Amino acid sequence: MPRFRGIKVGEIRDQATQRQKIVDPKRTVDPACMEALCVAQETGTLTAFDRFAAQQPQCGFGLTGICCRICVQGPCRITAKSDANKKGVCGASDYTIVGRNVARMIAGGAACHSEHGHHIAKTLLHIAEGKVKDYTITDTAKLRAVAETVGIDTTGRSDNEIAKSVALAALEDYHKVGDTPCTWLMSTITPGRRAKFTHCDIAPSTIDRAIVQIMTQTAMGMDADPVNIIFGALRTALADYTGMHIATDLSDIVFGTPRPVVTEANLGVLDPEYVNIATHGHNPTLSEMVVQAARALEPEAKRAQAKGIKVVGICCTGNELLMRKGVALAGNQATQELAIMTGVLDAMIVDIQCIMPGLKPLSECFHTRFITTSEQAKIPASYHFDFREENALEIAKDMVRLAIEGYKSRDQSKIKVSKHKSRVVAGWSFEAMKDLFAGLNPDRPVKVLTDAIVEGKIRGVCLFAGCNNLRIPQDESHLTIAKTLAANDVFMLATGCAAGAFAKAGLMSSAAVDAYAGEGLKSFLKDLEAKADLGHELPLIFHMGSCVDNVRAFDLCVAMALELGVDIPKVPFAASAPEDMHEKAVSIGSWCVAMGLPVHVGVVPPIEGSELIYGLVTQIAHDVYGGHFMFEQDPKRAAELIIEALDYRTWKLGVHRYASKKYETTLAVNW
Ligand code: SF4
Ligand code: MSK
Repeated sequence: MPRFRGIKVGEIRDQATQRQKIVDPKRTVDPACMEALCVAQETGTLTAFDRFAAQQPQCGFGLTGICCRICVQGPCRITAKSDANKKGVCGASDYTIVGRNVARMIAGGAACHSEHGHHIAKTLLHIAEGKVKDYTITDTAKLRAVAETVGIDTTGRSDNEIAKSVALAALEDYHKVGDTPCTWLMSTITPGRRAKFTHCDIAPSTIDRAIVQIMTQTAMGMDADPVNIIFGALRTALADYTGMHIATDLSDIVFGTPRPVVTEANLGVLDPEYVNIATHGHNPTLSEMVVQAARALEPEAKRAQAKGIKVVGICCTGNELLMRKGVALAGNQATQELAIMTGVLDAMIVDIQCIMPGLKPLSECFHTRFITTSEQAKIPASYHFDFREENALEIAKDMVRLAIEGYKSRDQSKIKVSKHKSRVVAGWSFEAMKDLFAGLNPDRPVKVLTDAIVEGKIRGVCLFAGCNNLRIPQDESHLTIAKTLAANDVFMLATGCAAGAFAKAGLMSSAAVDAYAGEGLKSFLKDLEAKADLGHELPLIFHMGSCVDNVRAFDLCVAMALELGVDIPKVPFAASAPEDMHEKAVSIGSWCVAMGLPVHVGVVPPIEGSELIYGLVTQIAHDVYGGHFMFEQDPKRAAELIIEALDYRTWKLGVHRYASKKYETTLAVNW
């Protein structure tokens, strides 16, 4: 068995592979989206799919990351035409330029997730201080569990007192005096990772500092050392992890920790007889209020001759509502415009992130009220409601009334309702997963999973995360890789728009278990199902939530490591972002690598312009942190790489366990 298999240094993917796919007329494998795209074509309506085609061919310098615009002497583009062209005006080499660009992408991703977490932390603080009337602490057990994890005393203290301490501790991870590492990072990882991050000096002291530090480090005339830049960027990626964990923990405290729910997904969830409202974005602070407001205003909708009000979700705020409330999911990232094209979407209410500016002009071709709500995400000519927690429910009601008004002005000639929707079993927080495993082993629930791997029943765990990317057909890579892994007995988790792809395609149902799971995975799931008292079946892929909820999956990975008595790099656990698009996906992938995971990425971020950077993230990162990137656009080959990575870990774990037993030594710590 080689040390580890994967793409070797210098074996960089040819951009031609990406370009070929661009002209592929099959731009989605989702039948509901294909129908909507056909309507767009017939009516001459432009969508992101058309705009992507119009952008071709895209700039090769940008695609490979060797265009520098960091100072106004640029853009400097690196070519091999002459010695002078091999460096930027200041003398920056390809590895410096590529490294700086990707580091700044990671900073962008970390900022987005962390700002989201900061918002929730402020909400929790305001709840604890009695400053907001429409929010409350829903999950006191989670509040106390989080407090204990981060070292806050709970004895004899009221929920509000603990909540205030938790919120302030979270906010200290954003800005504080002193250099102690972020609490949420250091209290949620393995001892091995704590030691590694301390030794390599990449544990951020605060999230804000980490972002400021990397922006400074990558400015003109600063760091030119590719290793220093990339490992500095990992500190920012760990700040991203910190902000995500805060967002998930505190959202659970305020809105409840998800438990298994049954719902539906895809454009067919829009019901022409109801007032349909799509919530889109990421922050549950808004969407939870929209759900409440919609319930309160049912009578007004009925007076408008509708049967009621149907709230559906898009992207990650959709995942948040789906996980906690069982709200149906209309679609993932590339579906957002297509939902409007059904002609029955009466309002789209958006908060932050992944919201295409193209939604507003498209909504003007229909009756859809397009409503922005964040001071950080305004789109010209939209309805804008300045959403504030102090009077959240009242504002949400005003938005719902606008949707009812929209319902009354529907153009019947433009209605093209989809019949496509799938059953979804979701709601798998880490707590819900532990409860599920506890059916077979109440004392050590995670041992059920690790035993199944050690005994060879399943080959490991794969977390699917990430977006849609129009560079490849929507959802195709997600579905192909997942079906291949299922047949090869890999236990699968999903978040974000990857989860959306699986939900729409019916892979979060028991029918998918029967259709796609290999014998080992099938019997593992059936054993769990027999002991679970859920009242419904188990899915093939377990939905763990939105983008920030990738930390739920990582909590499971940490629990597996602790159960096995090893550090993360030995756990048969992989991550895959088959259709990554956002800077946030680059950031998540990077902290997963620092945490010690093999990470497959389907659309190569702009790093191919430097062999050195490419080798650093695919090989050297593994030597130092135990995790590495695997770039592969072909989904079949990608599935092989993920299985190889899992098998390698299981094999090495077995060898080390055997040796430790035979020679009566402690388990080897190396990977
Ligand atoms: Fe060009 Fe250097 Fe300025 Fe970048 S920092 S734009 S490489 S001169
Ligand atoms: S919404 S970051 S497209 S997962 Fe979280 Fe989807 Fe990616 Fe946005």
